Amino acid sequence: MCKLNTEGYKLTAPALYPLGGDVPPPYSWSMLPAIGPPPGLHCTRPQCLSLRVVGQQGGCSMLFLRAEPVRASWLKSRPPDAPQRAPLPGLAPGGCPGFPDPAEVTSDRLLFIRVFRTALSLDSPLRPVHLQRPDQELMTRHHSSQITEPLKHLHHVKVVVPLMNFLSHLGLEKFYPNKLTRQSLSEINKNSLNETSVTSLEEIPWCFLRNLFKINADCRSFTQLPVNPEETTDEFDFDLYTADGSDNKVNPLDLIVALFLCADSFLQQEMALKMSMCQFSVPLLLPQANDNQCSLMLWALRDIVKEWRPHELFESRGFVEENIVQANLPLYSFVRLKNCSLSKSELLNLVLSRGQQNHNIFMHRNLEGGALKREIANGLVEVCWYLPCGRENLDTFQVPVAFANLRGDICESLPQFHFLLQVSTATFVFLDKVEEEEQKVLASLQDVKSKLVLVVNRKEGNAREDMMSVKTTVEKLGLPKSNVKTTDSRVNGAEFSKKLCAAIKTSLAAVTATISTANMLGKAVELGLSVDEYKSDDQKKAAEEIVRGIGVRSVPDYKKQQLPLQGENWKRLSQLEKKECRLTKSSDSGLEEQISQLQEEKQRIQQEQRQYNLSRGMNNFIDNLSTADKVNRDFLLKWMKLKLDSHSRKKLSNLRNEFKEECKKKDVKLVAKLGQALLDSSLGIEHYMREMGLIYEVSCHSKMNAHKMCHLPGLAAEMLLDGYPLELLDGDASNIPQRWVTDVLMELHQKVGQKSQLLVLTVLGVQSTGKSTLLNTMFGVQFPVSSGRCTRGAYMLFLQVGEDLKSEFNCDFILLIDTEGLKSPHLAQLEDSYEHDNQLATFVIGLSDVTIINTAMENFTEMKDVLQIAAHAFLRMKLIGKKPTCHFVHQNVAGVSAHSKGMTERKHLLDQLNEMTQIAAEMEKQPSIKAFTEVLDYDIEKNNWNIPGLWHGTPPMAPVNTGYSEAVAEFKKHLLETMKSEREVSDIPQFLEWMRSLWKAVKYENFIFSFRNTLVAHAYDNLCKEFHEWEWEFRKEILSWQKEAELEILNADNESEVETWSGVVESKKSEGTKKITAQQTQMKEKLRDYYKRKDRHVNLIEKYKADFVNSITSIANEIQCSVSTKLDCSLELKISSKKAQDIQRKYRGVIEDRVMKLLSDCKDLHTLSLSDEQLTHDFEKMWDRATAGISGQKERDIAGDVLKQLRKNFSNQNVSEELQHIDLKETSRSPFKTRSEHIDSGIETFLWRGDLQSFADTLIQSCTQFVFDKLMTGGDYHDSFTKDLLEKVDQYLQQSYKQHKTNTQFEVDLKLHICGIASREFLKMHRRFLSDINPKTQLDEYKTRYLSDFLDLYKDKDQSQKKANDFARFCIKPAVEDYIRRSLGVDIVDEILTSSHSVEYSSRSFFQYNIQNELLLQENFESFVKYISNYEMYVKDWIFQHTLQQMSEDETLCKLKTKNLEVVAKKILKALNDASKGKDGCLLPDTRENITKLINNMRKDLIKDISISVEAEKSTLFQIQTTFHPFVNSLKMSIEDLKVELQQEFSKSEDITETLNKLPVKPQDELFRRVFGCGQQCPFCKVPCEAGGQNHKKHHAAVHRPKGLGRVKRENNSKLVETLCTTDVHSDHEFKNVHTKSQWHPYKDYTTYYPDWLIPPDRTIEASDYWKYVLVTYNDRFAKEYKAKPADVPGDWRKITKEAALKGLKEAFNIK
Ligand SMILES: Nc1nc2c(ncn2[C@@H]2O[C@H](COP(=O)(O)OP(=O)(O)OP(=O)(O)O)[C@@H](O)[C@H]2O)c(=O)[nH]1
Ligand SMILES: [Mg+2]
Ligand SMILES: [Zn+2]
Ligand SMILES: [Zn+2]
Repeated sequence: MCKLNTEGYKLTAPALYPLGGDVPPPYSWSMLPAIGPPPGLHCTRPQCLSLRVVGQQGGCSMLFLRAEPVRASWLKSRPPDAPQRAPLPGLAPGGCPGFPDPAEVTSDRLLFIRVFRTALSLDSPLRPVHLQRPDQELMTRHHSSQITEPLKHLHHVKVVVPLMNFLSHLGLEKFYPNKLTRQSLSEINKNSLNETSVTSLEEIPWCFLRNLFKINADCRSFTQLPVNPEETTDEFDFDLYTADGSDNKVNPLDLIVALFLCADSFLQQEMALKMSMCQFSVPLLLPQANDNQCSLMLWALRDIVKEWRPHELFESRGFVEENIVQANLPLYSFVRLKNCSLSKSELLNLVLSRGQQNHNIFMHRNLEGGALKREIANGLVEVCWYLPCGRENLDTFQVPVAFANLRGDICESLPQFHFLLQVSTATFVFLDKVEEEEQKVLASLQDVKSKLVLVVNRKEGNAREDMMSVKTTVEKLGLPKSNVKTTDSRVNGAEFSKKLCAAIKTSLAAVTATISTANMLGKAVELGLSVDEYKSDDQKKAAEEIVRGIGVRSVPDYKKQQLPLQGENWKRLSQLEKKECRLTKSSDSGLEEQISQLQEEKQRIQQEQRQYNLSRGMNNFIDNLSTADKVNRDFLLKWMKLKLDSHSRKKLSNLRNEFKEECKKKDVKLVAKLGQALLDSSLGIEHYMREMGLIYEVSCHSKMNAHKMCHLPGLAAEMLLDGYPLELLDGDASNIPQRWVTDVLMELHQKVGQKSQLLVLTVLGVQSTGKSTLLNTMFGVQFPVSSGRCTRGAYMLFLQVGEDLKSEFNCDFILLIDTEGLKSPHLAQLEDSYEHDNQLATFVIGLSDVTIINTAMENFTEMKDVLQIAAHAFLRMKLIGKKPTCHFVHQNVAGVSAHSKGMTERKHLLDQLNEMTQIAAEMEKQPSIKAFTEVLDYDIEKNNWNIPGLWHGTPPMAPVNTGYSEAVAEFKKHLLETMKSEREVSDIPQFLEWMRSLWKAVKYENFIFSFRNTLVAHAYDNLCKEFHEWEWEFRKEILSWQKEAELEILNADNESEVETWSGVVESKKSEGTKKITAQQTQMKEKLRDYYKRKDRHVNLIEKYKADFVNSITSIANEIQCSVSTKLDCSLELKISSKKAQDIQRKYRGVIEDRVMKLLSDCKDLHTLSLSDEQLTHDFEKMWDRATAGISGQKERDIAGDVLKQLRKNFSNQNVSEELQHIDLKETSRSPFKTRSEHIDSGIETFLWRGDLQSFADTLIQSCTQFVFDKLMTGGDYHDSFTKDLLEKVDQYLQQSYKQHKTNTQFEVDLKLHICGIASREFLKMHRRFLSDINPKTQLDEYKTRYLSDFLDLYKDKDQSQKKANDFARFCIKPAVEDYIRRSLGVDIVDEILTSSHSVEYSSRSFFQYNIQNELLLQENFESFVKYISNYEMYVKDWIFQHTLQQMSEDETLCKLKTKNLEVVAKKILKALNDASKGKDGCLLPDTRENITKLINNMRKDLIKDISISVEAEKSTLFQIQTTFHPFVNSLKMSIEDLKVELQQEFSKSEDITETLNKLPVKPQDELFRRVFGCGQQCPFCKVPCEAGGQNHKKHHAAVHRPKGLGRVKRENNSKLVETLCTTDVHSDHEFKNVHTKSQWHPYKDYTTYYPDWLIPPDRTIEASDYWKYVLVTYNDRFAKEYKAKPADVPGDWRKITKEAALKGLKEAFNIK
């Protein structure tokens, strides 16, 4: 036998229990899942016993086991080289010092000792162990001699078998002691969702707790497993344990004791609180694991607050509210002797619930599970309180009374008994008879005998003997007769309880001294009981110290001194911010000046706040909070709460009382006063926390303190994670400490590894309708609850979602928001209160995914008011694209009976809602919305919940109604179920973004117009980007198709008639239409798919969907038009080039005849060969004569044609007379001047003069540019040019009608002017074209070739190489160049869009950002003027310059050209190869004719790609002598040469500008189209619209400018106007212009005149810094430029730096 050495180990904790096989029957391996049977050991009964010590140094436990031979042999059979592996899983190899290594011990009486880690965390405080003999019973009952041996060595360890046994039975042992926390229960997981009945013992505690947390007063009956007779018991697990048939049953009392033993201090409190709400008795003395030990549960009961109305307050309707442990109450104790057959608990219940429905306050033997043998609950003392409601007929006792009940026999729990005797007013001892032992106990009570009452149950049988024993005792003690109550079977419980009541009442009348539970502490210590509260003494002291700081001061004074930041200044700041959003006309100064002043005051206050030094109270609070660990922090906060509450309870409860009364009386003024007093006098943790937030907020501005305070958000985030609520909206000041909330939540976001998807749930409703109670019941949380005003502002609380549900819910947290009650209608008259409520509701509804509207049906007017507010808020959400779910909870409606009746009521509710919606819709200027269901998905069946009243009976003695708890549970289940459906969830950063923008929007009165949110902006931007890409795909597809179609038309058979060509054009057009339609459908599909995406916040941009759909249609129409025009142009080009060709052919024929004649002449006349000079001379002479008479085409009357188009343009207006005698050649010689005839009369000149002129100038400039662009492309004039030009003018004019109210005269004059310019330019174009195609010039080009042909022919030279070369040079090369020209445009766009510069063009707003950024960096005033006055030109130039730059970088253009060259060369060579072969695939015969055939075949093959000029071919191949084969071979070589030559040409530096200008598809135009948008400008400041798509309903821009920049000046002094339209629209100011017919009109209602503009206020003050800076910088120069006086700019604008301006720009465009 090896020696057991325990010296090295301090066995400190009390739990050691045996487990294993045969000996102690109840234990089995499976009870210790962490260990299990040894591996390889299949024996179900390992002959061993193991003992485990829980609580060992270093987190180790010890396992003792004795192995029988079986195990020894297993050990021996271990392979010798096997590592020193632990024989049991979890055993550390090698053993521990002082313990024998198992390998060394090989006897058959083997003893293993191993130290290993268990899954338990052993962080509970360890107490020194009593040196005690081991539990004898255990040894004798369970053990063979072998085991006694080791246990002897462990004789100083206390073995607590029954407790651990019981706990492990319930699966609770790992929580012992005090390891079960509240948090583990508040998590939302599968268990908390599925309310299936329990199936195993392990589930019982959880089921009980969950139901208790739902305040289900039935929870005690969930402690039994359903009976299942069929169940065959697992012999291993149950065979031995089923002996007494109670293996799967639990006595609820045992369960409660077990849970209290396992719960940590906070859970204990919570359990006690909920139990007392259920009107259960709660533990006062809890038996501890080691026998005869018990502790006073003072801490656990600390949280219970009770209200009652003593009879003296009946008249005044007042009530007493008190922390029950601090109330001095008479206490009556009930104990029993072992033999008592009467149920004292049952009797007590009768006493306590007289006048009420019978309620089982105490558990008793006739309740489910109550009769089971108690394992651990003996020695428990429970307490409950009788509280009067103030009504004589209901109240059993007129004063509050406490009752204590000791479980089990007195003799087993003497300490408890003695304690009770000491603290009770009277102790009732229940007994049948008195046994010898008991005699002694009772006899020793001489000194307290007056407090002793014997309750004797006289039993039949040996009644005499029993009564004698009682008599002896009574006599020994000398008890008066009145102190003995007897009953027998003839008296029933009710009657006897009456008797008892009477006795107590008598006793009450004589009570002199009472003791509060808190004061029992001294007695407990005296008697050697432990007290649970001692754990947190330090925190208690710290809390007391803080609270002591209040001293004799009144709470309002204290707050002013110690919590100053949340005082006046903070409220003032909030007011200032609101003022900023609602500027009034009243002040003398300008608007921007007003803002500046407000800003200044804000800064002053902030400055003042920065001076602030940490007050003592706060310093103390923060210090204590920051240094404590989690548990101590919890204690500190709890202590503070308790202390603060009790400090102000009396005052507050009186105030609340009064408040409630006055509310009923409807004296508004008094109510307001009381409300304020309530606010001022309340002081809780939340005030300290609020101050902490404000300290942080302030410290951010002052560098000095910042580092000291930077840990605060982390601290608060931890607290949030621990389940504390955090103030989101300060209800007192109506303000949000944004930086604080942001930083705290961001800390939290980081702490959880950025996994912070949220689901937000809010409750809203009238004051004191049980909103907080509802949330608490639903989620087991602890929002403050009280009768009378309670919650202020809005608080948030984070609930963890369990791992098992995260994916299902698609979120990590449920965020609960509890809100301040809305005021009832008569209170709403209070100043600002309606507004306050409205703001609150909009704000929280805006934040939440699910909103619970809590109503109490009794009061319909109140409800209407809430509905009004809610409907309004929901409507606003709809308008900004957020769609929350909403549930209506009707409190105090009994569920079942109400359902059918409820239907009509629900209908009525819906009617109400519809009505409210209509009103709200009108207020928000959305009259089209008529029904609530248009705003929300609302189902009257599914979204309405009836919840019965909270109390079952009359408070205070009423328990919570089980109906309430069940209805709430049902509601919760459904709610969570619906949350599972697919939603877009946001994480914390997104939540914060919503919070900021919502709050901002709420502050402006006009919610819809003021709502701006970067999430929305991002979502919109993303869609725009995609949309642009789709659009370009669309255009590209059509452009490349069009390129081919054009060539096909050009390549159409020259011999056929014009009609045939028209046919080709028509068929191409219809082909094009089909293609466009297909593309359009495809694009629409893409859009539809996009809106199905889950990752793009598409719900926020739902309202723009129609815009984009319309845009697709208009893009398609536009493309359709342009294709049609282009094809028409091609046809005309075909016709005119045919004409030119015909002429050319005619002369070519003549020339060729002459050449041939000259050739034969020369050959015939001169026998001698002529010299080259001679021949050339002759040729020249012949040529001159032959070409003498050639004349080209006639010039068209371009001016006439343009005029014709102009007349057509005016065809539906009666202006023909004016156009009758016009000669365009003569118009527009002088600059265009606007005149008063251009404007309808009655409008003041100053309103339009300069403005209109600049408009006209811009238009003329842009049209001229358009004409030049056409000119530069080359080719002939086409009527479509004029048509396009006029269309462009029309577009502009539409705007001028709108903006300037111009008339037809203006239009006529302007168009004439522009057409004049155009006609002259187009004439130039036409002339250039004519000269280009002049046959003489063309022929002259061929001259040298004819000459050389002539010479060759004369000399009979072989020409194959030369002809092929010429063919390549003169026919193929131009075609190739043309091909490249046609393709290049699209390629360049593609190149730019995929390059690093692509972002610039990705969306309109980003483009704007870029361009403005660049402007400021360049600091060029002229650029600013051009940008502002002629935005289109500026943008075009910008794009062109950028394109140029990009094309020259890295020889990009050359690369693109080469790429195209490769493509086309490949095509040509392939066509050549194909064409040179016959159908059989063999080379065509080597004849001369086949050359023509070859070329014709190639032409056909390449009909879509290139156009080989016929005339060029004919003249090149003139009199070709060579045959097919050599020609083909030479041609191939020539084409290769051509490629090389072209490549060289490309790489030589060249004029990129010209290349770009000549492209038929101009990249700059395509890019321009992308970023330019609709071209509309803000009616006030002229900033261009940035909305995506072509056809949007609303124009908008990210930043607006001071109006002066858009040429607006003041009427009286011509000063430029400095205000921003974004400021004006939320002010009281007015405007007048041509639209208002010179009448003043409020800016707020600008939509009356400009319904298609959306001008929200700036998201931040900084957003418009850019333009403010520009105005300040160039004020004088702008004034000069605009012929006005400089603007008066507010002083602080001058402080804006260039950097700030650039930063503001970034902010405005959401650039990170
Ligand atoms: N009779 C009755 N009382 C209730 C019911 N629900 C809650 N209460 C009690 O009403 C009081 C107010 O409950 P709270 O949950 O604080 O109400 P609240 O709506 O959050 O109040 P405020 O936050 O002040 O607006 C508490 O004393 C509750 O116990 C109910 O259905 N019937
Ligand atoms: Mg509340
Ligand atoms: Zn504007
Ligand atoms: Zn627009």
